[in-house]
Amino acid sequence: MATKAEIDTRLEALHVRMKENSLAGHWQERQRRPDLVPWVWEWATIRECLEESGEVIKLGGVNDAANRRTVQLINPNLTEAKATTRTLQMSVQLVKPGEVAECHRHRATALRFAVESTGTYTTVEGERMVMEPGDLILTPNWKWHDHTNNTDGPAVWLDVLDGHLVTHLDATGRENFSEGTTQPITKPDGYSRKRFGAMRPDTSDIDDVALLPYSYKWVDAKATLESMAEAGEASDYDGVILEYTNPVTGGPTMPTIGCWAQMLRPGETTRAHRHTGSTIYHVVGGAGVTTVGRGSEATELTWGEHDCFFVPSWGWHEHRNTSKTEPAYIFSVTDRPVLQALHLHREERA
Ligand code: 1HN
Repeated sequence: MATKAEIDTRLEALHVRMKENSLAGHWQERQRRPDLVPWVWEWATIRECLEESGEVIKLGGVNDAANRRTVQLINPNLTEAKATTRTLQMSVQLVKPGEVAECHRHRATALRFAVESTGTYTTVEGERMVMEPGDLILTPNWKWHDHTNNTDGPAVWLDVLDGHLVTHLDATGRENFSEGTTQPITKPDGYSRKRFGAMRPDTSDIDDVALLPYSYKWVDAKATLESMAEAGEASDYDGVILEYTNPVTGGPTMPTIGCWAQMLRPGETTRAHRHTGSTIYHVVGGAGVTTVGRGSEATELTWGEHDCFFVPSWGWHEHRNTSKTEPAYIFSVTDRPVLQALHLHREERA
């Protein structure tokens, strides 16, 4: 029998030999990834940083100017990757009066959710999509997009991209539009909403209907939530909640990013649940508290209008509308469609 000392010596030599040959033993320790932390980004701070960036960061295609002016929300445990979650990035973009964010496309899928805008538009695949506060505009992967502010006020919106997921999958790619700063407008305003709405022609000419440029108006989302609330249609776990869907497939907005709008009725507290999938929330209006985790591990996220907050995958969470008189409206994005596609979606209810 070998002694402990002999075994240790051989083991050490084995580890050296394996390391030299890019091998490792199952029994050897590996670095653990940090858990993501629940977080709130206060709008006032984001907005002030964005305003300041508007003074010092020039937008335009020349040399040291940036091609986008965005302030990115970072999870404190993902500072190196500059990421909000391991799959999704939420950023806040400013385009000042007279500015244009030049045309490009990438294999990351993106969406815009307007916060301040009075007629600024994003052009997606030849269609101008006007942004009014709360409107959602999809830029599925590899669709050309550019942003134009011809108004006399600043335009501010949320950008959500699945870039970190695409990077993990080694599927990145991007291209600048070579025929000008912006792409030509080839479709009438409102084209997608009309063509793919409730009455629609055959769509067999479209290459992949899961990747449709599309826009959703906040007035419609809000009116639907209000009608559902009046009819008493609500979930114990999410309040009154709607999923934005692809108008043709009926599936999620885009294959990698799901979008939801919810209303917490005055004084409402939801029941706790947890599910796989990371969620980033943006408060359209109202104020409340979201409790993440349970018992001594619980974190209270206190939020108000336009704040953004994050609930990690598999984190217990419940929401409370702290107003007794006003509803709270929340927009959220999630990587749930990816988990569902991979049969990894799970939910547990308290
Ligand atoms: C991007 O291309 C846009 O097209 C916005 O407006 C935000 C954040 C990270 C990477 C690319 C845009 C972005 C982005």
